[in-house]
Amino acid sequence: MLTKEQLNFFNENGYLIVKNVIDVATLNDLWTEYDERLNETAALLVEQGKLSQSYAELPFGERYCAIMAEAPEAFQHLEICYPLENHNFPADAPIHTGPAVFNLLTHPRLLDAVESIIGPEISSNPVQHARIKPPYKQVHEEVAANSYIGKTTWHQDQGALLDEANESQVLTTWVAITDAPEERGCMVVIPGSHKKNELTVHCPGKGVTSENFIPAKLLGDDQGHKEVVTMPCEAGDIVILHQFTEHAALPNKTDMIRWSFDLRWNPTGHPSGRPAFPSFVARSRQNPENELNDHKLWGDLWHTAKDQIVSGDYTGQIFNEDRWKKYVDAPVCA
Ligand SMILES: O=C(O)CCC(=O)C(=O)O
Ligand SMILES: [Fe+2]
Repeated sequence: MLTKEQLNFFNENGYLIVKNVIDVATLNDLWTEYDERLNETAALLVEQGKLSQSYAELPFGERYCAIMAEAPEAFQHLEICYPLENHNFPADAPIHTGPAVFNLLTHPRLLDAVESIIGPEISSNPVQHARIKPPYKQVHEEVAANSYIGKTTWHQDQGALLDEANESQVLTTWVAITDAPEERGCMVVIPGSHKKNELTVHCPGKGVTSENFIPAKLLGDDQGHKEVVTMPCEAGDIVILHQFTEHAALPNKTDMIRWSFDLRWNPTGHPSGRPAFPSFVARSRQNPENELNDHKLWGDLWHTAKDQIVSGDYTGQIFNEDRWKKYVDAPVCA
């Protein structure tokens, strides 16, 4: 559980770094699982004629970069969330739902930290990502503005949710799988920005795949201060973020990959803000029998969700792509 000092820090600043939350065995299982998943992905892409060779002789990081340089779509095979396509959702969109990822999602020490902030009835919110970032200078231009791969522009996580979650409490935990010092693309944050307790205007992304971003002139805490704090982490550390905290991630300037997962949580019963995708009960002190404890069932939830989107049974939106459209020509976004 978090200490009183840690909770006070989080409440005051809207972020908290907690060292050494995820144990080495859990991290090693992720490396092993992703090694295999990457080999499967390479084999598939070679078979589909999208990749010249499987690069099997290379260690994981170099293999990932070599594959991504030729076939940037490879990242989606390692992702733990489907693409946010409201229209023409790709029926063949891959997702990775292996046991090592599920063990991370249900890691008791991670859930203890979450429980300290949102209480003991915890649902895993489906807004979650694996971000394996090659050295920025090598990133294929097709995906350079994609925050799963390149750098991440300033934003608040609430902006990823539909309006149904306007009253929901949604907490972000970012987990370092590799070390992430400043030069390897750690996150940066504006302390106290969560106290504005509302969405700052985000400007529509300019490129094809680029994301909505808070313009520099609008960044700041509730007093208008723009102090930027870097959040370097070592493997196994986590960063906790309030849903309104303004944050970004720096480019990876090293020659190695930078890998993190970001996972989100809400008190069970609060709308997730992403109803197209599945939530599950990760912890319940009241009804422990509701806790999901099988990664196969978790994978089934995702596959069923996709079937419902592709078949048209799900008729709502996945992502609110229109929220900031009216700002496209606004002076603040120029
Ligand atoms: O890791 C990144 O690049 C960004 C992560 C992020 O924005 C988040 O965890 O909410
Ligand atoms: Fe974020």
